[in-house]
Amino acid sequence: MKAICRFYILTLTSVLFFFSSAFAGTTWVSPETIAPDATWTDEDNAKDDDLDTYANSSFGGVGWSRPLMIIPPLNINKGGTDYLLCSGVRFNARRGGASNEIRKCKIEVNVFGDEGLIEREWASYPNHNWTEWNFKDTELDSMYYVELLYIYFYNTTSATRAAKLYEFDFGQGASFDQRLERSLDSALRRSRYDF
Ligand SMILES: [Ca+2]
Repeated sequence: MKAICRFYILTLTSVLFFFSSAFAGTTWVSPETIAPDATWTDEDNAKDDDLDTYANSSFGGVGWSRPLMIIPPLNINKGGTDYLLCSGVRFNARRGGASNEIRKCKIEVNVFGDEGLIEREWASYPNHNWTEWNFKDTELDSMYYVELLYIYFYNTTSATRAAKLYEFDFGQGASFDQRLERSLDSALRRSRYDF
């Protein structure tokens, strides 16, 4: 009887944990690396979890800044390349200048599979606040294996203006197998008591 009870409790808790983990809120993680670029300074300030520090690029002329290349923590290998299974990204940046001349942002993401490169552009975004790109909101799949990405900012004036990226995060997802393994582990731990 004890064995049967343990079996049913283990099964029930596994299922509950599996689905609760599937719909849990996003786990945001910082980049592993932000590649240095000659036109940017203090690049690592965009991954120090401090909203008062920032990576900076001052550039003049109408057009896009040079990109920052941002690499996530890579925890899954597919086809010999390491990726992060990623549910989305978010950034916190300055929208600045006298008339918000730095006002547009663009992100290009290198992903595994046929898409190869996905991108999104914002005509504007909130100043020094979070902007999220949740992949579930797109017409594409809900998660991607992300290798690296590029972020750009746009200057609408010929004057020199500063792009400031305060923070950047990746939404860390879990594969079906990883969630199943975690749910079984959790259920086993919870079932270790006497009836
Ligand atoms: Ca920072």
